[in-house]
Amino acid sequence: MKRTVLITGATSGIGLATARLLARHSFRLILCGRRLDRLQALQAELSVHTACRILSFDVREAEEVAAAVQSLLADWQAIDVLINNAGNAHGLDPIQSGKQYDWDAMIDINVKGLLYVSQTIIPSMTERKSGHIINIGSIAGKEVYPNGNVYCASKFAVDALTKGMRMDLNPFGIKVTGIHPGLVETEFSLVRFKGDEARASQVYKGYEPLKPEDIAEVILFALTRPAHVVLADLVVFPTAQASATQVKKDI
Ligand code: NDP
Ligand code: 8X3
Repeated sequence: MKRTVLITGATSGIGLATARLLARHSFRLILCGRRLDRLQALQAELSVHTACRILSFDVREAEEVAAAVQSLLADWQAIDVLINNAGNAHGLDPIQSGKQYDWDAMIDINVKGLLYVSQTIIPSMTERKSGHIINIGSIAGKEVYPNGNVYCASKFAVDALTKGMRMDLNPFGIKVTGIHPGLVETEFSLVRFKGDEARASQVYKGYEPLKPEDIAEVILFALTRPAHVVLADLVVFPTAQASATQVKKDI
């Protein structure tokens, strides 16, 4: 029996690469994001490999999240795996000149959004006494870096929530995995720098960053461990990276 996996942020980057990989490995997929056109195209692409459903919602809107998950037909309601991946950085400003709308976006999406999605799915996992939750944190949730302030705070919160989930869900046999990537080339920097492509591409120059497919492979590995094994907490860097602030660049 194929496991059912719900992936948030499946329209781009790590979520998209994960959807593509899992589609080829005996999982059926519920793909989530706001951009419906991308979800529809992905569903068409992956349906040759596995059954897919799409849900378009904004993780910031608790009622929208709940309504979307409730709209699934009964045979899609028993979600075995939740991948809390949706998230972004908004801005890279020192705290004294940070924008409130950027702070709100990061706290609302990365922290509250993760909670809203989790609360719609965890009850069916506790009822069935099984499940696996994978939260995508960041090295920014392990180390603070200059101008990272609120993004780092949001990812420290994801790390704390991951640990808290692991404790609270332990009596139910639910696995909880935290994956904390370093620099991965996705649309992340384009979003952080508000569409400034030149500035975004600069982040990945002079070294080989991770590809979203690298993180997808780690996720697949975590999902295919035996029942008695959980990968609890993983930091994944490109080889050129040694910490949040140290990257060996050739330029
Ligand atoms: P992308 O920008 O490529 O993808 C972000 C995804 O999140 C998109 O699918 C987007 O979908 C979704 N998303 C953003 N805001 C919302 C929202 N309000 N409601 C629903 N979905 C939303 O970035 P990445 O793939 O890099 O990011 C994925 C995760 O990985 C994030 O949590 C990020 O913090 C984390 N991460 C990224 C790193 C990197 O270097 N790239 C390193 C460490 C962690 P849509 O816009 O369609 O809604
Ligand atoms: C994304 C990686 O270093 O830009 O979480 O914060 S970083």
